[in-house]
Amino acid sequence: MDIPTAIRELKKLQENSMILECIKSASPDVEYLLDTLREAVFWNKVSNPIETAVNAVIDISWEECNIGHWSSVPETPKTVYAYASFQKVIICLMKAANDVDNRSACLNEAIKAADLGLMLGKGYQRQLTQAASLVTSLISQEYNVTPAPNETSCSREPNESEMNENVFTEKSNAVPIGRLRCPSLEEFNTKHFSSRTPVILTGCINHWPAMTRWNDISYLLNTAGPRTVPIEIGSSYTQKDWGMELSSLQDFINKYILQGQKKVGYLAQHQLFDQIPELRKDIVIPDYCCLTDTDESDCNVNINAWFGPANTLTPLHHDPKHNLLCQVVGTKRILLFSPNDSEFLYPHEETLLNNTAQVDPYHPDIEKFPKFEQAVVYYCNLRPGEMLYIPPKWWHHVVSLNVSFSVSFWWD
Ligand SMILES: O=C(O)CCC(=O)C(=O)O
Repeated sequence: MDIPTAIRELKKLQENSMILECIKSASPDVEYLLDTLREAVFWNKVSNPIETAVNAVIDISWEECNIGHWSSVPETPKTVYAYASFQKVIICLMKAANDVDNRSACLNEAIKAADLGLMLGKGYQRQLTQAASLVTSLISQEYNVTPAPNETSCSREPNESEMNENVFTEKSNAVPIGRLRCPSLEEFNTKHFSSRTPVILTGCINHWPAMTRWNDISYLLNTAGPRTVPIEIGSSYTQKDWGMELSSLQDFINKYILQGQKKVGYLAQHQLFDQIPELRKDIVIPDYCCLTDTDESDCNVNINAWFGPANTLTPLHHDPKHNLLCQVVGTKRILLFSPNDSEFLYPHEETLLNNTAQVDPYHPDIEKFPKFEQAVVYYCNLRPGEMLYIPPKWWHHVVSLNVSFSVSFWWD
């Protein structure tokens, strides 16, 4: 596909009813700017004032989105943000078509606008998703995003000491987590789901295309390299040095996966597969996610990506839902503790962190947290092709031993 065809495709996706709804509820200034943009895009007229106008709408609506708590922000600025982001994609493509020297920069600006619209705005999901896919294929068609030949594979085997599971051999109350090969739904239900006991399931995800594709950095770069994703920077979210930044997947891979920065960068707990349907095709929701505690018949599953170098660390915490944590690339060392042992783990008292333990299970300060000695630790190394069932409220602590890509499925 060429750029003019992509522009035509995207213009066809605009839904007039939505645009009018969005314009109607905006402030008069924004309404005027949106109208100007609509005209310019319709007549293929791109100019500096039009670019200024689209950036102004994006800035104004973003500011409005940041007044007060996210949950109390009205719908209008979120929708305007998404709509203006979509217009910006088209405007950037028009610029790319006219300005060959700056084509690469214009295409990158276009894809960034689509991703920010998807992640920070509301509505226009279908249009923005399609826009991002189109621009990604334009970029990979025109520019080589392949890494150097010696840097094409994610896989480095962890060394023997890294693989040593028996970090807790001296502890009498340490239990290795058992493995079960591809159990039937019924067996999984009776032995683990109903009784809420953890287990590693093997042989269930070997057929996923991700199992072969995601080891290949070139595949990830070609499929999603220019896409903007949120990256956690720093040792762990409980530490002061922790922060979050937006980066292209390509920059993240170069800086944190291939070059091995001192600081750890982690693409953690991100709904990557809603954002990038091309990667969603590489995985399959496990049938076990249809078992439910509730009366609702449709299974509503939250899928998150966890992609990072060796030594990413997710501190000891618990979540309210059932979880199947699937290991696609690399190995993770995981510790679990039962909800019955919560008091031995000293949960933080402040509300925001009350699902997170104060105690560090690898270096416990026994004087400060004496009851930790009574906690029973369940441990494993989760290897490629395995998935760990973490029942609701079970505490988990996760460290990657090498470059790792996991997918979690949370459900009720
Ligand atoms: O893999 C990780 O780093 C953490 C995974 C996790 O906390 C989860 O799936 O709930």
